[in-house]
Amino acid sequence: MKIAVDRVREGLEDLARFGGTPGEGVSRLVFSPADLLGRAYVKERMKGAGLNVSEDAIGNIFGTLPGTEPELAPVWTGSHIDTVLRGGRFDGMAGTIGAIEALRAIGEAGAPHRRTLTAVAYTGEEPSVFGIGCLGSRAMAGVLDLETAKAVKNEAGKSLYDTLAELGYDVDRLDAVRRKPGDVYAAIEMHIEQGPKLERSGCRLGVVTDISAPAYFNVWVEGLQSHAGGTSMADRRDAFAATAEISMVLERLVKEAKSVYATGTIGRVDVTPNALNVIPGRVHFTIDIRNTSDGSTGEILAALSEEMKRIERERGVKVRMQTINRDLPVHCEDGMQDLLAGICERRGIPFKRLISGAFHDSMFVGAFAPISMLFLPSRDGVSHCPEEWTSYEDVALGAEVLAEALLVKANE
Ligand code: HGY
Ligand code: MN
Ligand code: MN
Ligand code: MN
Repeated sequence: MKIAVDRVREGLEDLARFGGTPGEGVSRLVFSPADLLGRAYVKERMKGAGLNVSEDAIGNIFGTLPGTEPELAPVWTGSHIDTVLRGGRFDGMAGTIGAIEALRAIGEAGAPHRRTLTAVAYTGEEPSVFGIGCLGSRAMAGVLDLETAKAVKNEAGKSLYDTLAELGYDVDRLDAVRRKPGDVYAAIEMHIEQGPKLERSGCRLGVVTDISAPAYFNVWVEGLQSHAGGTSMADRRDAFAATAEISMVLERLVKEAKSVYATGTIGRVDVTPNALNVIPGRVHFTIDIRNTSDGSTGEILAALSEEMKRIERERGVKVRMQTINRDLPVHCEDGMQDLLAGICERRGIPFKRLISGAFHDSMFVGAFAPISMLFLPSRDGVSHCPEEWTSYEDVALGAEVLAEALLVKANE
């Protein structure tokens, strides 16, 4: 199954226009004006590829290529098109455009397939706007319900529910988005690695074995705002110094974690009053833990809690931690891992099996379908930045392997 690099390039370059600024990457936050334009583009591209287009109550977009036995459960592929702020042009887009091009190629070749093939653009994979990610796939898995949609709010205080309603989505039918085991026969997501392993090992593709799960937390540290000169070191209750100590404790606990892969990140810190000559009285920060073992995350959190209590005592501060979400890691179905690996071997494509440190919509799709993921190399291993890059040739090659694997699954 040949896929023209120019088609992949066209789709990715077209999509990057929506929210893209030269040198500043792409900022296409979910349901922003740029995202709405990107969504409209994806629907048009799906139609141009010969797919039947539909959308559900939370904005997941489906492009279907009907099979000869449409009563059978379909095979899905796809990813997301929303980005982080100043993000790249491939995170999510490679798998969405790749899915459309794979189905286009299958349709144009008239390759027979029993099961319907569906390209999905999942809504809001990035947590950038509402604090939790994978909004569309989370709703499909039944983990995001109406109550949650009303509770999660953007920076302006508008809920996901109101955002959807104002855009004309029938959000009260959110439960119709839900999928149950058996509704989808299999799902394969193509995505950039967002790390250095494939490039470092000279591989052009990666077969994902497991998807690390994110656990997100808000933490507030209350100390005593006071004069930076008049308050001796012995008298101060410095909320930022306490935060810095917690940060080092977190880093140590994650490095020592008994897990195949774990990361810990404090990505956002709000210091009050954030002034040169004032001891910070209050700090809010976020914790992002990724782990292939939920048990290990539990151990990290238990140890962190004990250390926070020690820091409270020693520094005279109060620490409060709130769970935003704690998702579960997902194993990629062994049969599909082997299917993807077998296609790479047969075509002489250098590949390796690897863990995904990033989470993906497949993590939630795994709640109702066997999943697998195909990774593409990230240049210099960077992502979530304007420098994010994957060659169009690699995207097209990945889409060819994807098309072959989809056809095998669609004829099972
Ligand atoms: O943060 C992640 O893992 C994903 O890119 N949203
Ligand atoms: Mn991302
Ligand atoms: Mn992504
Ligand atoms: Mn296995």
